[in-house]
Amino acid sequence: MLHQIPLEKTKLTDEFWSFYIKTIKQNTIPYQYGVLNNSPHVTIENENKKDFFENQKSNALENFRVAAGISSGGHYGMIFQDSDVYKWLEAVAYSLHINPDKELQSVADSVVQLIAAAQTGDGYIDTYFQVKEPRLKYRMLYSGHELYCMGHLLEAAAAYYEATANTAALQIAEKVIDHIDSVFGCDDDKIQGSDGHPEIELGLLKIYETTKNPKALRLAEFFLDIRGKNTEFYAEEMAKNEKDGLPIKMIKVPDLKSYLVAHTQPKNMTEAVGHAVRMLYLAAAMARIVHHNSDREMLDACRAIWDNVANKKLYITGGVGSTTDGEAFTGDYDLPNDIMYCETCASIALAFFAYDMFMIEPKAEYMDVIERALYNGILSGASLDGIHFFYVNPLEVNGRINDENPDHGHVKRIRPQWYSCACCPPNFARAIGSVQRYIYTADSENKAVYINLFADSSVDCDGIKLVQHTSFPYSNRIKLVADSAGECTIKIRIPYWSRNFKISAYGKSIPYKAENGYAVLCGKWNNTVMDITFETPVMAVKASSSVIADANRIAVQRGPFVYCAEQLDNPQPLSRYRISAEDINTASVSLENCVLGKIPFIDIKAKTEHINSTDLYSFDAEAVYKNHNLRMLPYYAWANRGDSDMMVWLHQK
Ligand code: FUB
Ligand code: ZN
Repeated sequence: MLHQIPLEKTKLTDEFWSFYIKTIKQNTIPYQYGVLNNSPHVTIENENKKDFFENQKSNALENFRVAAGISSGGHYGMIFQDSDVYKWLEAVAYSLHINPDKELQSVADSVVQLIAAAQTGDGYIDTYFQVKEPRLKYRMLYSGHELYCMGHLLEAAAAYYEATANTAALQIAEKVIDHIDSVFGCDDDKIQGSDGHPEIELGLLKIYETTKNPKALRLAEFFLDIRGKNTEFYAEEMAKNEKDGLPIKMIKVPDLKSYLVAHTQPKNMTEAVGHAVRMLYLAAAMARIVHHNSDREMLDACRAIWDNVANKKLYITGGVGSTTDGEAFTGDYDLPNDIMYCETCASIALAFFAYDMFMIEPKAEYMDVIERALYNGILSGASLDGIHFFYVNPLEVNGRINDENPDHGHVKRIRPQWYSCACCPPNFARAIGSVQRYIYTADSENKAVYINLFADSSVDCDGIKLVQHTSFPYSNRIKLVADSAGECTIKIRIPYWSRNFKISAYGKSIPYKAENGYAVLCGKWNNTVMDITFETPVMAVKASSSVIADANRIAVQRGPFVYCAEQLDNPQPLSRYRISAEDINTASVSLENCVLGKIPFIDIKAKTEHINSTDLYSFDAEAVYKNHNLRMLPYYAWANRGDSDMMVWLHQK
């Protein structure tokens, strides 16, 4: 069985990712703490122009003070506002794990104390229901998010304990688990249902992995089994509230059962449906539990969902979720570029799911998707300053259409400072803030270490020491130094985007066996120095003919980076550019230091097409073609220089 290497055992010295780890510590974490504490200098936007949510302030920490009786007042914000605090705390935990910091720890400790103060004697904690709607506690699992919030609390507690050895958060978590156990379960006097938004399952599993509390595993198994067993569960809850004269409080969704991913039991699921984050947090928990109970049916369901997402519902950027209606998956190959959803949280959830699949069956295909999401669709979720955030990540924007067509109301071109529904910003901080977890994985039973991502870094685990000296992604060479106490295996991922991948030592090529996308090297390593080299040509990407939105379009990728064109770099409207695979193959790459940091720009000899007519439609208008250079930059860096149109899939010549 594979196991995760504790964060502190991987030292990340890499230029590309260290920039983010540092930015998250120096900018994102303090900034987000300010926002959660109602910093007056923040403008909060709704996710969609059509929404009218409360957005004067976050109030997330104040909600806890009110619940604890320290402040007076009401609850403000979304029903799941508590989860913003928990995700922030988890991000802090990872940061402390990597870079201990007394000052930050004392701020975080005070937040943990505040959460403890808000928790009721029976272990319940949810400031919305404590302060605003006590009569609806656990009566609206379809939209109440109580267990969703508690799940995030459990994840934060596990991370916080691992980082600081401080048990205060873990104690809160243990009380939560006892409380949940007293309320939910198969007994007739307990609630036989789960939260409309999966997340508690992941939280319970992380606590189980930290404390080995069997109750946590049992409850996770219960929630993963009960979901979708009675497909009318949520409709019955609503009917009961209505009958009892209580408010329903549920948004309109296309189909309740699939939106809540409760259309069938998880073990019977065969594809990704419904709300994308719900679906993928659930899938991640399904895969994670297989790690503990080897449930065959569940594994088959995970594989089916994976296959469906990875091969039919995944954007080239690692985005998922094709519609704003229910923030959801749609049908196979429906991947519109400009009205898509691609919520940052959904790409993060996908990376979690892929990681949990990798831990069961270590195949490169999972790491390929993690890498696709990390370097593209997740990173685009924040600006380079770490304090502005995208909720949805478009693959194409046109300013005028965006402003004038209400169907594009959710698509922004400038990252806001915060959102009324602020799930994505702290999720970004916790996901990217722990990016080093993906670089190496250990398989202690087989004395093996996997090198999944290339980054200047080192790892020391189970008697194996590996050091990667590299300036990847700015170069294609890794000097790998390996040292081990005895025989062991090193497995090096062969990236699908690389060409001419070679491993050599002291000038001689090392033959390797390729297994599941990894180069496998067995031996005894005595400060052995190896060279890993490969080429990263600029590549033209075509989508399957089934993807109607990308018909006659072409995308550009180099290494892990998917590229896009911004209007700012190009004089003609982007829709007029025409490129071919041959143009892409002869493109030039120039590494420039600019306001975006170090950027490998790509210049392509393109043509522009202009229809020489002022008529809306004409029979004999002439198409005028001109030679133009098309400049492209990595997708993650877009929207950092002001308002600009942008396109990932360009029109083909
Ligand atoms: O419902 C909680 C979070 O808010 C979801 O995960 C996001 O999609 C957003 O709707
Ligand atoms: Zn989100």
